[in-house]
Amino acid sequence: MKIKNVKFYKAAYVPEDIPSTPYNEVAFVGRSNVGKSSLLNTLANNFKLARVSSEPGKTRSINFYLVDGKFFLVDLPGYGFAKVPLKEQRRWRELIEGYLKGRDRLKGIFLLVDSRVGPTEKDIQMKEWLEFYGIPYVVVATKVDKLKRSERQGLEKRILGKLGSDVDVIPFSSKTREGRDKLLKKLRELLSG
Ligand SMILES: Nc1nc2c(ncn2[C@@H]2O[C@H](COP(=O)(O)OP(=O)(O)O)[C@@H](O)[C@H]2O)c(=O)[nH]1
Ligand SMILES: [Mg+2]
Repeated sequence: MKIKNVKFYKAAYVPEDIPSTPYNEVAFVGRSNVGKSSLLNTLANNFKLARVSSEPGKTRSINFYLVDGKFFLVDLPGYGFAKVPLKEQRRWRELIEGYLKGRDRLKGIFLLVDSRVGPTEKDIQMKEWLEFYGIPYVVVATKVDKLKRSERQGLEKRILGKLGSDVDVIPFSSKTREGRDKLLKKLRELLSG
C-alpha cells in the first residue's frame, strides 16, 4: 500500500462530533506520549500533519485523517496521563469507548506500546476491551530506536507475555522509520478484512 495524500478531516471532542462517513478506518490507541502522532506523520510522510508534543496529554479530541480520499486514519486521545484531572480523564474514556463500541466502519486498531516501558495496566485494560468487543488489533512497539541491542532481544515475546495475548507485534520507530512498511502492509490487511 502506498500513501500519497493525508488530509486532516475533523476533530471530535464529544461523541456527537464523530462523523458518520462512507469510509473504512483504522485507529491508533495508546497512552499519552507513546508516539501516536509521530507514527501518523511517519505513515503520511508529513511532519506537520499531527502535532507532536513532548508534553503528554495534549490531544483531547479524536482526530480523523482522510487518506487518499479512501479511508480514515484515526488518532485517539492518549490515556493514562496522571496529570490530567480525573473529570477530564473520564470524559476521554467515555469519548474513546463510545467511539470504539459503535463504529462498524472501524476495521482494526493499532495498539501502541512504548517498547522501553512495556504494556502498562491501562494498555492491558484496553486490550481486554478490544477483545471483548471483537475489534481486530495489532501491537506496535514504539521508539525502538531507543533500545539497546540487548533490549531488542525478545522484545515481541516480552510484550505479548505481559499482555497475555497472541497477536502481531510490529517494532516501530518514527525516527528511523523502521517498521513503516510492515505497518502499511498490516493496514491494508485490516482495511480489507
Ligand atoms: N526517539 C524517538 N522518539 C519518539 C518516537 N516517536 C515519538 N517520539 C517522541 O515522543 C514524544 C511524544 O510523541 P507523540 O507522537 O506526540 O506522542 P502521542 O502523545 O502518543 O501522540 C515526542 O517528544 C516525540 O518526538 C520514536 O520513534 N523515537
Ligand atoms: Mg498525539
